[in-house]
Amino acid sequence: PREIFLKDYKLPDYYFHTVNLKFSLGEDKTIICSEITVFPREEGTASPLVLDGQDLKLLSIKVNGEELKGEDFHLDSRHLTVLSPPRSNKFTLEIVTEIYPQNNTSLEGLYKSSGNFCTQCEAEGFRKITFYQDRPDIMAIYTCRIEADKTLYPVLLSNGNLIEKGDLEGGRHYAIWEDPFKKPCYLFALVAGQLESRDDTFITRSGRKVSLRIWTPVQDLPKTVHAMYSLKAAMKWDEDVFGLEYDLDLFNIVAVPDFNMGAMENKSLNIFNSKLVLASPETATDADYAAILGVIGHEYFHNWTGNRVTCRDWFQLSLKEGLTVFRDQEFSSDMGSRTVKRIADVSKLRTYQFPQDAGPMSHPVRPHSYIKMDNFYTVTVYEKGAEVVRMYKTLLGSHGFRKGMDLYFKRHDGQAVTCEDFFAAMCDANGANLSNFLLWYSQAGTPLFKVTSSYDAESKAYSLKFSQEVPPTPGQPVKEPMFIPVALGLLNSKGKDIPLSSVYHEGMLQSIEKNGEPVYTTVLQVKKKEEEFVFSDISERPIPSLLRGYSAPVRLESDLTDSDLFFLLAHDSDEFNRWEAGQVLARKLMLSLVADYQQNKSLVLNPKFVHGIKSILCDLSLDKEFIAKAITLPGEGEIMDMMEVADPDAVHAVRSFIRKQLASELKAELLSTVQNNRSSESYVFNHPNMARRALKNVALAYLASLEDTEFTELALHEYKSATNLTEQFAALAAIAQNPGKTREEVLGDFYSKWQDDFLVVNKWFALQAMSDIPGNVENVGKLLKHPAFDMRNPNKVYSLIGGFCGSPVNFHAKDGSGYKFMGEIVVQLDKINPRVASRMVSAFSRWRRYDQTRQSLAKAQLEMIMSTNGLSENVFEIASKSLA
Ligand code: B3K
Ligand code: ZN
Repeated sequence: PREIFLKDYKLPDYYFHTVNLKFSLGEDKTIICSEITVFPREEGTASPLVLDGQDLKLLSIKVNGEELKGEDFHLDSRHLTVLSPPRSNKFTLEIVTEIYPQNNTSLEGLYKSSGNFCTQCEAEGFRKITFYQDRPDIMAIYTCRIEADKTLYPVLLSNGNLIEKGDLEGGRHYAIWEDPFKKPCYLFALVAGQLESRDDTFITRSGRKVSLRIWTPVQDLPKTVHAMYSLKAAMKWDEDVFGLEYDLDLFNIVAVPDFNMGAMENKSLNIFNSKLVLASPETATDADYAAILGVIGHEYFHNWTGNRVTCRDWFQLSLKEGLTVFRDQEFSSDMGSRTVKRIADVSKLRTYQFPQDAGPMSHPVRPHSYIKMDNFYTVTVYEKGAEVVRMYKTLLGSHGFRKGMDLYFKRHDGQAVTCEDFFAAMCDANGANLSNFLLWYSQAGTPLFKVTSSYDAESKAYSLKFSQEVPPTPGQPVKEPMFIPVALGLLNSKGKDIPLSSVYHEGMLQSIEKNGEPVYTTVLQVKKKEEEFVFSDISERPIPSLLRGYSAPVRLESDLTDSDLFFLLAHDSDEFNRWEAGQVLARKLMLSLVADYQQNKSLVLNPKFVHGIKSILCDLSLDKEFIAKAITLPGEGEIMDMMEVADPDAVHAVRSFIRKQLASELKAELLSTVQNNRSSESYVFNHPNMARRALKNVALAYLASLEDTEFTELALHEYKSATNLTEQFAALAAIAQNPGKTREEVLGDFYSKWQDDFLVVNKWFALQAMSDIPGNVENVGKLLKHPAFDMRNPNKVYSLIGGFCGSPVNFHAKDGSGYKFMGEIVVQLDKINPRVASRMVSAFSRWRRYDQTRQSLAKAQLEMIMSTNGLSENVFEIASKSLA
């Protein structure tokens, strides 16, 4: 397989102006006629025109109306090359291809899902529909005519506006769509099928009346209320916060059950995985409702950040994804609780992105190379990319950030651009010099950021010394220091923020006041390997609250003592940092208990920690979801990441020990938490209600971990009396922690209740797959044969097989059973859907983190995968890089 490099980017020799597509959809084949007006970048060029194409049957090719003969073009399995196109300033190209969507299990290009036709073109799926220059810097105006059987496919949709429709002979009909905005082919979409819509309207602030339609099979329509609410909220929010309005009269969303990812932002025709559209209180949890809000927002926001301004090439993916994730994070924050959303986002970064950045797939936010672009839709490009955008805002302030965004759109509307263009807009709009900030795009690895402090009572000077180290990553052995914005405050001994007015830095006194007033949080700019800042006029030794709101995606190591951390946990005015202080304490505690466990010492829980958790749990002034997050221990992966050699058994034992210990010491408090937070009314999706349910559910899980009949009964009671899935499923999960008869009965009951709702059944699969019950691999093996399971449906694979990797004790079982299971599945899956298979093979990528026995078992599976005939590029890239 061929590796593609950012440094090799070349402007295309030809551009496309208009693209006229005609689809004739059929049961055994689909015919596509494409008519393109082509113009050369430089007039008179003699270059051949190279088109991408994969799995296509070429029926004919014409240039300026004349059929090309065999010697005029070259065709191989990946390209169609027109050897000597006319040397005129414009010509037309007509290509007819035949494809077989009904056999397309890769779910890229045109395929069938539950009997309906749909498309997925990003990143490189359009080449599975017709021959084209499949790259995002080719932007054209599209019209699309769709023709199909009228009974089987009554609804025919594509991008833009419907300009004509009508009936044809033989029970067929057609529709013609025209998209007035030029776009890259990855934003093309087509849907044909039996669908009904929930309709609504939105009036933009300039008075445009937009029809909103959410399409699903008729029986699912009642479950689209929340999606419609989310869409309207997103449209309003983008106007209010960024001044961005929708630009067409129609916005369609289609929900399909077979989809590789979450959703796709095709111009005016978003296609969604059903699980991110359909929700009712009985069939979706609070987490699902929140995810729907966020993803509907995300795809809608792409209309400006991604569609109106798109990427020059796929290396720039974070230009649209990092920015759009940042926008959806802000949207969700404004719709709910900012602190809780920030905690969730930072946890996600730590749980998934930090390990990626420390492993063989580590890559910069803007990768330097790829074999298969689909492998780079990663937490690094998305989540770390969003942190990079957040840092601009932290450095430039809200107003400055908005000025930068305005300039970005003013300069680049209708263009395909790069991360430097975004950077330049931010700097130019603010007259800012962000020196080495661009390194965030080019250097991989999570910086290790150390802070030491000292206080001199005599001179009332408080010093903070920072040092940073970016670890080596594949292909990048030596790193430059990064530009790290450090938002910080200083607390006095009463726990109040000290007013800050000036700081010495590199021999200069800098004022940090705003409008002549002291500030309580300031942002220091750390740019060197080592740097010192000294605050003057500090009358007592302060306790620093560092990286407030998590102002940079780094690993922070400070010299704060446990008592400083307990103090911050109790007093910090920055709520995010209160949570963070608790997490740092918990991580330290867990690591030291892991060491005890490994030395066969008996485990004892520090009473101060129990006390700290208790005061949070009982503090009625705190937000309930904040409490839920603050009393939840860091995940097992996070702790394993901090160890020299990851030991899943020890970490699991310790985490379970602490959970049980806390549950037994705080039994009474946890019980009243459950009792006082039951639902008294019907389900409402808003922050206070979600927060209440979250807290109740965490408390119930703690209690059930005790394996005490009283609490099993309690969980059973909650399960039976629940009126929404959030509580019902949490009760089921609480019960399912412990093996035994009750577990089996309740799991059985749940399945029989929900067997007709595949989204709920997926949760049931995932819950069992993720279980830490010893030897669970056998159970997961059985579930693979369950009638409700289907290897061709990505959601089912992610639930059952992806879910299994969520239990480190079982996936990393010392007998190698987990590895063997996954290895075999990857090989099977790769033949059906390479993109899904490559996501699964990633579970192996950090095999070197474990002990010798596990290493050789995991390595053997990777080698077995590599030796498989006909391996896809997707899996090849991940498996080979993991072994390298
Ligand atoms: N842009 C799509 C992701 C497409 C992934 C293709 N392999 C969804 C999103 O990020 O909004
Ligand atoms: Zn996106």
